[in-house]
Amino acid sequence: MKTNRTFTMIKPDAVAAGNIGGILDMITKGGFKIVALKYTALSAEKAGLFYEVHKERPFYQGLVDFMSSGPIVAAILEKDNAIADFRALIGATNPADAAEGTIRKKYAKSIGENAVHGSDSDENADIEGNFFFSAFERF
Ligand code: DAT
Ligand code: MG
Repeated sequence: MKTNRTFTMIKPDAVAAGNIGGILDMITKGGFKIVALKYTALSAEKAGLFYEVHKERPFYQGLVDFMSSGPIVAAILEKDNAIADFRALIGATNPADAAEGTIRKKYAKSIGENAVHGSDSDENADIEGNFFFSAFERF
């Protein structure tokens, strides 16, 4: 099902560095409408569930530790072609490979601490949005 929505998190590194405003500015200037927004944190258990698809990967424990290390900002974003356009706006997973003008190029520290999450499919955007937001918290 195509929804024109994606899900994002501003990760603990970017929140700690004071980059919430800068990242939300790039998101809205990129043409995305914020339809849900929350300042929150993931417990290690919840971070483990969110990233369960990666549980056999060598970086999984480090990812869970990092994602539960401090507050995050979760949001649902709306735009035509939201999934692909947002993946383009955030840039490559490894900031060393991220294109100029992308969020990760500007704000990510490393492949692990890479400032933002972006859903990889309509189906996962829906699952991930539901992980954080009730029906009363989205518009
Ligand atoms: P993306 O966040 O670009 O969708 P992914 O889904 O492959 O990337 O991985 C999820 C997160 O896991 C990623 O944002 C950071 C971390 N990660 C991925 N590959 C990694 C690696 N080789 N070393 C350390 N962390 C990694
Ligand atoms: Mg991914």
